[in-house]
Amino acid sequence: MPINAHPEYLKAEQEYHRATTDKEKLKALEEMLRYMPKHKSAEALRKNLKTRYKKLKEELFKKTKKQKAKKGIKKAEMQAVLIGLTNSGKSSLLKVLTNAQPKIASYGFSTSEPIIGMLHHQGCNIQMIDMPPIASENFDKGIINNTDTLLIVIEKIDEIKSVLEAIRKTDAKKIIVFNKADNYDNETKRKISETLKSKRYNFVLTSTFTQEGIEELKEKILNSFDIIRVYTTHKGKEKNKDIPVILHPHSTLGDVAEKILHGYSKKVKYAKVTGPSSKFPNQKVGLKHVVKDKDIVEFVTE
Ligand SMILES: Nc1nc2c(ncn2[C@@H]2O[C@H](COP(=O)(O)OP(=O)(O)O)[C@@H](O)[C@H]2O)c(=O)[nH]1
Ligand SMILES: [Mg+2]
Repeated sequence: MPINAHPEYLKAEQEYHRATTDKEKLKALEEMLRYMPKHKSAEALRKNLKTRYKKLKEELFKKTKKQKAKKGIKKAEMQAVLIGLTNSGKSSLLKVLTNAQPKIASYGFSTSEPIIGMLHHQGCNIQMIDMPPIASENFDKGIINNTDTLLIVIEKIDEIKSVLEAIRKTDAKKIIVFNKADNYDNETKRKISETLKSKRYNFVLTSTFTQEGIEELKEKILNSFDIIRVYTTHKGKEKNKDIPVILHPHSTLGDVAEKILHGYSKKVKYAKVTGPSSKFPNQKVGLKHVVKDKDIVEFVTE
């Protein structure tokens, strides 16, 4: 301990030794540095304190960064990500498609981190992510590589190429969203459509100003998922009628039961099915029966 140490220094030093977290230690070190003796004989100590302080600060920074990265976005069953160059209208689209309130600006790079919204369409909940522009450091390749569907939002056809180059690794379905269609007359729009069609893109022309193409886009998003919807009813109750169970194609009634009844699916004796997979309304079938999109199912537990 240096001679003539300031009482505040001694107090901070005590706090440092008592500290249980890195944050507390850092704070104590800061105080120690502030009140430490200025004379020459204390130079070695000052150096030592500064090194300790720097090291601790770096460690803390690394830890918080890791925690932030871990927080991430939990992928929903159906997920679509809006990508494209800056200013193409991604945030505006998120706003018209979902309940989210992203920042919209006429200057570039206004979206600095992924923003999530929920698109409710035909009883399905689709997680939508507004991704910062490709050129931004916050563009999250992990999400792009694991998502189901990419909405490539463009203002001009030649933007498609540069976007596709940035996302080469993903197997996601791709929908080209030619936005700001309100800028063009019908003849120009027809030509744009012809060009996109000739390149065999799955595309839609949209405008967030006039709502043109928005419903068509919702349909395309929903159809991009390789899923089927099954509606379940329970004796007398119809509470699940509008919220389908989402399943992979070729799923069985057993899969449906497991999804809504979890461990209790073994109690199901049979089910009554009405819809594309049944030969007639209320057909009695077992749990091995393969369901189809838009089937209505009533489980019977005895
Ligand atoms: N004319 C026109 N402008 C649009 C449309 N959608 C968005 N914009 C404008 O384009 C600019 C960028 O929009 P924004 O959603 O922030 O783009 P982002 O950078 O891709 O997220 C804003 O000035 C919007 O008002 C559209 O459908 N038509
Ligand atoms: Mg944006």
